[in-house]
Order: sequence, then structure tokens, then C-alpha cells
Amino acid sequence: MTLQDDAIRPERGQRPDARQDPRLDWWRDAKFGLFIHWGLYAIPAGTWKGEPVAGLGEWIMYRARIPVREYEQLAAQFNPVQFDAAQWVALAKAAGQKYLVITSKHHDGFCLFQSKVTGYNMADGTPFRRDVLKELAAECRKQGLKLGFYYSQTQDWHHPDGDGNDWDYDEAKKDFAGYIERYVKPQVTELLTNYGPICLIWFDTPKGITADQSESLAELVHKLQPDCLVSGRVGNTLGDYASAGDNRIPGQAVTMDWETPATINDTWGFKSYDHNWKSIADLVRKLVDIVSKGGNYLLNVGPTAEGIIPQPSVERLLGMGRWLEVNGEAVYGTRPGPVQGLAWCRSTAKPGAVYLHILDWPQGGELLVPGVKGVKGAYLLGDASRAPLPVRETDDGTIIHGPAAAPDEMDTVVVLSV
Ligand code: H79
Repeated sequence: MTLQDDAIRPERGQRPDARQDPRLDWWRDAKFGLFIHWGLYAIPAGTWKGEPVAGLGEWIMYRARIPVREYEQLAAQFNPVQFDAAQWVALAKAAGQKYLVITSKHHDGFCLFQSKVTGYNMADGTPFRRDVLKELAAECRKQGLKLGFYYSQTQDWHHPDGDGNDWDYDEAKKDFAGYIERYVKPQVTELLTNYGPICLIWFDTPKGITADQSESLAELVHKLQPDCLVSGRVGNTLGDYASAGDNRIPGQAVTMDWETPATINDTWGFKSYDHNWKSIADLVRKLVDIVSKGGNYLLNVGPTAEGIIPQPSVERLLGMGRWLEVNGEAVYGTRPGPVQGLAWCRSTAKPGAVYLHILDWPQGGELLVPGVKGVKGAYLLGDASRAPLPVRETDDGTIIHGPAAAPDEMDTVVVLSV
């Protein structure tokens, strides 16, 4: 296992003393979470003044250089009457996800939660007049899902002192330190005071933040809720866990606690014309690839301005949930297995068991597994009768005789008792 990987930049890494921290135990076992990007950008949904705007949906204000006074008018139209916290939470549960992370404030500065430091929020600034984070918090508690908040601590294109907006504001005149002290910290305090236990704060884009600022944010979080984790993107290697780049998966197992945030199509915030959906098989394989390398998969949906999670996302999440219903034992609570670096196979492990994830079933069903010895028995996780598969040890590994054809085209899990 490597300590670092290209996909995980050092500044988004894990605080060294968090490596053994039992506060992360639930997170280490959870493996799979739901990310939700929802905000005003769902209204233009990738189109501004009749023109498609390239790039990520939630970046539309930046990419089209929309003036603050114009963009903030969207709040008057934000009325997602179909929003139903119970449905969103139930979807995550059915997908087999163990935690949910939602954008409390993205780079555009609009807040989904009621805030005393700005009226630019869902409860006070839209016709909807509801605190959707309150409703999600209540539902998560009811349905037994952990809740975390994404919070953009550096970029804020609405606040005159936040990072990123150079079309309305003069970057040279910005008081970024004042914005952190008088705006970010009060808001983080609200998020960790008004919504019950929060499992993590997902800070993002640490570029430019000082080590002192990163540290003081992490300290504030831990002071308010000691068990709340801080994402690696708080910056300066001060996260409780490391964050891989968006949609990046390390090439090999990494000896840090780490997570890949990822999209199902090519945007985080809803875009009406992004139909580039990954297949269920692709998503299951990505989950397994990540878990076999010691990471978590935080998979995103971008609800519409009406409050609907796009049907292609729902179908894919439910498909993953069906696979996990059968194969979850080989995912949740596992650690990277002993078989690494093969194209056709991934492995995860628990005490006494190795799970082989066969991505490319060999013709004839003879699995030549290098490096694993002392196998006492083998069966297919998808086989309820647990019929034993013939096992033979060789000089450099073990040969298992499975069915001639792939039992599961996405990933057939073979359980080895060791
Ligand atoms: O919240 C999601 C993204 O909006 C956020 N992180 C995930 C979780 C993110 N923030 N920054 N980035 C991703 C990198 C963005 C880079 C780009 Fe650009 C935005 C490339 C094109 C538009 C910045 C602006 C670099 C060039 C123009």
C-alpha cells in the first residue's frame, strides 16, 4: 500500500494523528454515501439567457460571469414544492448508502439553511420559506442515516470578501480573513448547533487558505461536535480523512482514510441536458475498486429546481442497492484484501474472510488467484446455498473452480474462508 497517490493531493490529505482515530470507525465501515448538490443553479440548469453554459452546472454563475444582483434574483423563483426529505433519505437507504452529505452552501453563496448572518438562504429568501436542512436532519434521524454538510469555506461568489468573484468585486480589496471570522465561522456554528449530530463537514477547494485558517475551522468543528469529521479539503493536510480529486480513483491501495467524491453523469448541480449517465455496472465496479483500495465512495445526485432527483440517478442508485443487498457483506466493514494489482479482480477482507470481486470472469470458470494461500473453503456470495467450490493450492497461489459462465456480469463475489 502506498501512503500517497496522484489522485490525492497532499494538501487535501489526512492529519497524521487521525490515522488510528476511533472517531472514524463508523466512516471506515460505511464505504458508500450520497452526495447532494442542490441550490439556485438547479433553476438555470446549465442554460443562461438561452445559451448553454459549458462545464459543471453549479459553476454557471462563474462560467457565465453572472453579476451578483442578477444571479440572486433566482432566489425569488426557488420554490421546490415537490421536495420531500423522506423520499431522498429513503433513496439513500435503498441504495445501501450509510451517510448523506448535502450542500449547505456552495460556491455561489446561496444557503439551504436559515442563517442569522445572511438573508440569502432558503428559509428567509425564497417563496418556499422552509429550512430544508432541518427537514433532512429530522428524516435522517428517523430513518437511521448519518447526515453531513458540504460547506464552501473559501469560494463565495456572492459575499464581497469571499474567494472567486472578480467580476463584481475587486480581488485586491477583499478581506478574506474577515470573511472567515465573521461569516464562515458563524455559519459553521449554526450548522453544528441547529441540526443535531452532524457526522461530517465537507469543506471544499482549499486553494489559498492558510494553515492557521484551516486549523481554526477544524478546531471549531471539533469544539462544537467532537465526533464530527472534517474533510481533507479543509486544506493544509488537516482533515480527519483525505479527499481524492473529484471523480479520481487512486491506482492502488492507500494507507490513509480517504474518499472519492463522484458524479453519476458529468455535473454535480442539475443540468437539463447532461445525459451522460454511467451504467449501474460501471458504478458498482467503481465502488468496489474504491473499497478494495481502502476508500469511500461519495456518489452525487443533483435534484431539479422542483426538488426531484432525476430518474436516471434514482434507477442507478436502486440498481447499486440491489447488488449490495446480495453482496454488501463484501463491502461494508471490509478493508483492502490481499489480492491487489490485477485487472480482472479486486479484493476486500474481514477477519477470517477474503472476498474476491471477479470483474472479468475467466472462460471455463477457473480462477487463478496469485498470492493467496491457506484457503479452507470457497463459495459464491450470491449463492444462498453456499455450495462449496473446489479449491486447489499451487506453488504461487490458489485455484478455485467456479461456474463456467459469469454468475454476475457486474462483479461476482467469491468468498474465501482463510
Ligand atoms: O462541488 C463540486 C464542484 O463544484 C467542486 N467540487 C465538487 C465536489 C469544485 N470546485 N472546484 N472544482 C470543483 C474544480 C473546478 C474547476 C473548473 Fe474551472 C471549473 C474547471 C472549469 C470550471 C476554474 C474555473 C478552473 C477553470 C475555470
